[in-house]
Amino acid sequence: MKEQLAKIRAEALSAFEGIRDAAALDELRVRYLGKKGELTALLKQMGRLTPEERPVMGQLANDVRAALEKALEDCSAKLEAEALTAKLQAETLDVTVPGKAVKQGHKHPMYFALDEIKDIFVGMGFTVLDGPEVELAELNFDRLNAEEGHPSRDWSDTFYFDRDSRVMLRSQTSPMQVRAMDTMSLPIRIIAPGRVYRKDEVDATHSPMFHQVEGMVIDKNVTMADLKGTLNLLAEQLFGRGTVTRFRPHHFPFTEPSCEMDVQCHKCGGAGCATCKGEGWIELLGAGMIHPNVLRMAGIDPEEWSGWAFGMGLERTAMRRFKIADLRLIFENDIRFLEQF
Ligand code: 2NL
Repeated sequence: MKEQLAKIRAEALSAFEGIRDAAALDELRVRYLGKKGELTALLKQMGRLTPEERPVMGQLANDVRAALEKALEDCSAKLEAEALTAKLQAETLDVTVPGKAVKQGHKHPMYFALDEIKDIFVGMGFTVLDGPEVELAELNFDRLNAEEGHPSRDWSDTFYFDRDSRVMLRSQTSPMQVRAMDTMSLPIRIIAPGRVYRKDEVDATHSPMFHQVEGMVIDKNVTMADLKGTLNLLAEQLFGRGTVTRFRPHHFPFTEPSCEMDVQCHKCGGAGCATCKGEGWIELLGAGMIHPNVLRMAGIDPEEWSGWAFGMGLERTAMRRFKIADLRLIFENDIRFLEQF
């Protein structure tokens, strides 16, 4: 038995020497140290020994087991260390390799135009408002003096959420101005830029979603002269000093009197060319003196206060500013288009 123990010890130790991976090592552990292993099998034969031999063999067997366990542990530690080294080598990072350049974007051309317009008005003491795109028809139409049956209220023109036409996607940013009249103390100087929605088919000049800037002033003794003076200043700052404008009479339900403002074509100086489609003038915005009904519905006394308001399309302004021929280019987000600005 003594020889058998020595043989197991020698065999096992030399077997551990040649082990290269954890699975093979575990196989050896089972073979020599497992419940059905060679050592266990040998110990089961201890009963055949004499009482004198038994403790000696027992001691010897324990020594062998300890030696094998130690060899197993060492071998396992060695394999782990080797694996770690291999992993570290495989994952070596070359920190000197140049990084991939992150492509930096820039402001959308329409927002260049909006930011210019904001700056101009903020410079004149206006506050910029933001508000919901899902609106009450009450604020979008009723409070703006658009009587029942007004064509813009039609289902074919407006996106409604409900059968009784109470909730809708705003068709203009005026409801924010109505909210301002309801909540801000007078005098008021505000602009309200944002997305608006109308049921239009997409073409070179129409989109069911577009952007608007509206603005209003309410104060004492505000007249059409203030409207013209302020909007002329806007035109000069947008299109350059000495820009010539004209005001044509128009009709909006929410203003009285109402007008549209044109700027003289900067390209041809009014003679007529491709840019202004032979007109000599380019329409910029609609405006007017706030209708007394609109003031009254907001609880503002039109005998004491007066005001003017305007609304302009942002896409059209940006298209003019950057000579963009097709409205769809503004929304398509084609990088080849956007990179040009
Ligand atoms: C246009 C014309 C306009 C207004 C918008 C307005 C708002 C309130 C009261 C009175 Cl709360 N008026 N907004 C006034 C005149 C014209 O827009 O052609 N927009 C693209």
